[in-house]
Parts: sequence; C-alpha cells; structure tokens
Amino acid sequence: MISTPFLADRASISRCVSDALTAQPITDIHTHCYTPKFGATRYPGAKRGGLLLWGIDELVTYHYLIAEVFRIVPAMKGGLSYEAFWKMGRQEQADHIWKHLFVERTPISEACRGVLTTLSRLGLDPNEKSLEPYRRWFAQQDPDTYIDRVMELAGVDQITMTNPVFDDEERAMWEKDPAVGDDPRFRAVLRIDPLLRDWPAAAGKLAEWGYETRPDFSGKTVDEVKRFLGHWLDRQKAVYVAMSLPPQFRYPDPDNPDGDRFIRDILMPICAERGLPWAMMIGSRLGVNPALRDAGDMVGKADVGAVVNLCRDFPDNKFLVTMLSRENQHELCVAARKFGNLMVFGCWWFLNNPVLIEEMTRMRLELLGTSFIPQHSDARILDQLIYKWDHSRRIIARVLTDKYADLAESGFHITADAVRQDVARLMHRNFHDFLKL
Ligand code: FIX
Ligand code: ZN
Repeated sequence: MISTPFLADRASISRCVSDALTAQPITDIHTHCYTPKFGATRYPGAKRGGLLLWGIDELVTYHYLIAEVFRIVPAMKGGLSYEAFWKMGRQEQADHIWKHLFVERTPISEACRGVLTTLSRLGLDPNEKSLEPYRRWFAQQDPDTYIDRVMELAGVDQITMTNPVFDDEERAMWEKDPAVGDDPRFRAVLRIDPLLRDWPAAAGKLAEWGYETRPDFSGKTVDEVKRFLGHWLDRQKAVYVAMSLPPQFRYPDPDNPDGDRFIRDILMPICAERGLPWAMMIGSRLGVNPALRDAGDMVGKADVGAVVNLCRDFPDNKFLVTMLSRENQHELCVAARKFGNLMVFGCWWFLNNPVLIEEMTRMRLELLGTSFIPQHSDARILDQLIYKWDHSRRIIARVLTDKYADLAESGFHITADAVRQDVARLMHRNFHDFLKL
C-alpha cells in the first residue's frame, strides 16, 4: 500500500492549512448584500440607487463606524447632534467619520481595520487623508463586474442574501420583477422577523395584502399564513427561512402563545415539508439607542433552552443557529452535541472580532469537531466581503493549525488531503449538505 506522506511538523501543518483555506471557495451563508438588479449605489456622488451598497462612502458610513464616531464626537453639547449627522449627505458623513476615526486617531478598531484591509486588497493606499482619491477610483468601477472582483478577492463562491419580505421597498422590487434575485452568484433567504416579533401587526399586514389572516388565528389564518410563506419561498427560491430574535425569546413561551402557535402550526410544518432550515439569530435587542438607527441595536444574553426545546420537539426540522451573546456560546455548542438537526454558525455582529472568533472557533472544534459553520460575513456593504473573510481566514488557520499540531503530538498522521477535506467541510460543504438533509 502506498503510504500517504503526512505533515510531520507545525510549520508544514501551518503551510498546508493556510494553502487549503486560501484555495477553498467559501459559501457565505448570511449577508445583507444584493444582486445588481436591486439597484446599486451610484458613483460619483455615492447616491443610494438601490439596495446593493458598495464603494468607499458606504464602507466608511457602515453602521458600526457610525456608532464608533459618536463616541469621539458625541451627540451632546459641543459635539454633533444625531439630527445634524443624519441631515448630512453620505459623503459628508463619510468625511466626518474618516477625519475622526482614520485621520485624527489610529483606526485600530476591527471595523476601522476592515476598511483599510479592503482598500489594500483592492490595490489602493490605505493612508490617504482624504476620501477623494478613493472616490475617483470607485467612480471608475461597474457594480456588476466589481461583484466578481470582490468575490474573487474574498474567495467567496456564493453570497447568501437576507430578503425581509416585510420591508416595503424590497417587497415592491420582488413584486415588480420576480427575477430580481436571479443571479448565479446569489441565493435568497426569506426573512420574516415581524411574524414572531410582532404577530398581531404582521397578521394585519398579511390581511392588507389579501390573506385571510386574523391575529386570533381564527378562520383560515393558519392555512393563509402558510400560503403567504409558500408564495414568498417560491418567489425568492429561498434556501432557508431566517429571523433575528430578541434575548427574551423563549420556546415554549407561556407569555407568547401566538408565537408558539405560529412556530408549531405554521413555520415548523412548512419548513419540514420543504426541507428548509429555520435560521434563528438570537440575542439582538433592537433600538436601545433609536437615534443611531441601524447602529442603535444591542446584545443581550438569551436562553439556549429555547433552541434545545425546538430541536427536540421538531426532530424533522433543521435549525441553523447563531447567538449574539458571548455568554451563550458554550451552552449552544453543548446543545449542538445533543441534536444533529442543529447547525451552529458564525461569529455574529459584536462577536465578529478576532479575540472572540478565535475563542469560539477553538471551543467549537474541541466540542463539535468539524460539524459546524465557523463564520459568515454579515456584510452589509459588498466590499466588506474582502476584509471579513481575510480576517476570519487568518484566525481559522491559526486555530486549525494548533488543533492539528495537538493531534500530531498524539502520533496521529495528518495528511494534506485530510486538511483539505476538513476545510471544505467547514467553509462550504457543511452548509450545502445541511440544506440537502
Ligand atoms: O439581524 C441581522 O441580520 C443583523 O446581522 C443585522 O441587523 C445587523 O445590523 C448587522 O448587520 C450585524 O452585523
Ligand atoms: Zn445580519
């Protein structure tokens, strides 16, 4: 039998892991990016032409950076009021952020560093004191071909969108052009937060749209909500159903019988019937500072027990779960050891920082082997795919190298092929295989 050479030392392991991660196309399972048919930011001028956000002014006015600049120039006497900031045009906002976070201070936060990584990887000098040179460069790009460039630099082969059907602007685009989401580089996800976060209002909206739904679930409500979900799942060709849920989400929840009913009688049956996972993103406390708009949301420790109860009570359903609180991560990993229909994914939002990506990836490998999805980008601006994946790859490489080195110490033979297989599972196959289960 021909013996397969194995990786005998840490240096060869490290090289092999980095090469495998660089070569492995990544499916990004959760972003807020959009196909060009949804309309794109227009350069010069950075005018919002639709839902596809890209380019320097969008990058610099990312809501993470808006939150950070209000720490430097606070919305109080002698600072800048929220109203004044929101009255600014996008370029004026970007100039304000660039000045205070990138020029007058060291851009050392992860969100600042991300902009610099992106500019560098695009071949631009990240040391400019003004945004004008970047604006001139972005004004020469065509959004559609730029998507290909970004995906190539990020090593991403599929961008999974977030498509909130209760968002009037986006729903109108789907109703006007059913093919708006048709782009081989993208997949759609039916996002339905209001159906759990505010059932009575959501039932009222469905009634406005012609569905016979009533907040008290009387009449044909159950069948009509299923019809609504089925219509949009078909329209979007959605690959899963998603919700962001508050820290107080419980299942079952004696204080929210409507929510329990929606989950039990509507959502679980339709997802099981179609083999679609329900992606639960749990722990977002919305609007703690409403004046910051998208930047005003916060994290809260949630109840992993709700995930355990759902996975146990609905064994034929699949659950993609990420939680926002660092304190929930270990318990969620242990829950995943108990249920094969639970796929843990990503280092979400306030967890998407090197120190926590490292901690979570180590924890998950040690408790779950390679049976999880280590990361998603959550990119809101297309160009962020470049830095979010560049930064995460480095950390995942470091952690995997350590774990393989631990294995080698036991005398186990790690082969390059095994490393490539593991990396393919983590960055691509686990998601696609879970969808097909
Ligand atoms: O609910 C979500 O999908 C969150 O990821 C977003 O609402 C959040 O603003 C975000 O982009 C975090 O990275
Ligand atoms: Zn998101």
